[in-house]
Amino acid sequence: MKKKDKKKFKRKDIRLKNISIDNIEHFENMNIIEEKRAKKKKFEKGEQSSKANLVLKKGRIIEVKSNNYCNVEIDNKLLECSVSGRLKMIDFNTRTLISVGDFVNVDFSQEPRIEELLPRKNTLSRFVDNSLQTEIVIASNIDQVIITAAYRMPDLKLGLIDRYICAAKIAGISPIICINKIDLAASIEDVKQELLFYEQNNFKVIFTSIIDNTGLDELRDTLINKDSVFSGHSGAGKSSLINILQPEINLKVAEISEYHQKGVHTTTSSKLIPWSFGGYLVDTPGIKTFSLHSKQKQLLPKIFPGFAKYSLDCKFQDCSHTHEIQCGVLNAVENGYIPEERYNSYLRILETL
Ligand SMILES: Nc1nc2c(ncn2[C@@H]2O[C@H](COP(=O)(O)OP(=O)(O)O)[C@@H](O)[C@H]2O)c(=O)[nH]1
Ligand SMILES: [Mg+2]
Ligand SMILES: [Zn+2]
Repeated sequence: MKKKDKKKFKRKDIRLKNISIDNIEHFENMNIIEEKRAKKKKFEKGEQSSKANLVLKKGRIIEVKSNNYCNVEIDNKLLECSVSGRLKMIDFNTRTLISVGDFVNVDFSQEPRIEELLPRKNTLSRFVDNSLQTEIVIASNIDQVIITAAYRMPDLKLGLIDRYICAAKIAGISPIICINKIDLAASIEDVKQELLFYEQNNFKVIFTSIIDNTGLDELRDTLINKDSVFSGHSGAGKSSLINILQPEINLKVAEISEYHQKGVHTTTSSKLIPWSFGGYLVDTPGIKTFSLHSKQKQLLPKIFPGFAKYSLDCKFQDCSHTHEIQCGVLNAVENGYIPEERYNSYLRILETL
């Protein structure tokens, strides 16, 4: 290269560096993302050449012991497997890449190692700093969430149930409602009346008590051969119900004084615990609730319990059922088909997102 040319190149370089970047943070993030993309590509290339030697078997992650080790169920046996480094890079937006409930391919050509994550049917996630970018997957491939609420102690709040139902629907997990401590009700018929709206809208509602054993058979029948997570406020009786269905699980039951102490838990990692009657209990210590994210706000008008059939009459497809003309939901509220209390609960959830 001639001396003259060299100078030219240098000047260009300087000019580039002087371009102002409005959002330097964004730019830096892009760099990191590009870097990771390049790394991932490199790994994929490497994988192609070595893949021929892999001896793969499908399994399911039952417990995540650390970032590097998992207990995997393969052919009805539990096996500790390491996690391929390549897998830790695939989705860099997600902090926890593999989770309990994941179906994976394990390589047996050497020490058993998880090589492939199979597509998920759904995930139970938590968002750090309310940002979709930092999603923490708590569990995957779950059939149903048992939304557990006490009838009394603490008092039943249907608004909370609405919230859980919405979160479950957005996650693609079937919600089941379980009203526990029904022994504290003067009349079970009155409680059933309070929950009628949900039953009318095809939600399964189970009324239970560990004091007089109400509804325990029905609860067990609902759990058979399904993978279920219990969700609900502290003190609702989740651990008590699980323990009475399967005493060997022996979860810690809170003292009454511990009701408002959030985050009381005894184990440190999530796991799938097999029920003696088939299916798994998804045990997620420390996370008793799963949350709605503000970016999911636009889904709410479509999935709020009992709204779907009336929103067919809304003039606008993206109707928020708040101020629009010709709104099927507002009409249904006016005519008493949707209880005002439920509609107000909808507005409260909208507001908080
Ligand atoms: N009266 C009554 N108390 C219950 C029932 N189920 C649980 N409890 C009590 O409620 C409290 C909280 O129960 P726990 O299982 O720890 O709730 P969790 O936080 O949802 O796991 C404990 O003192 C239980 O004994 C029930 O069906 N009836
Ligand atoms: Mg508990
Ligand atoms: Zn509407």
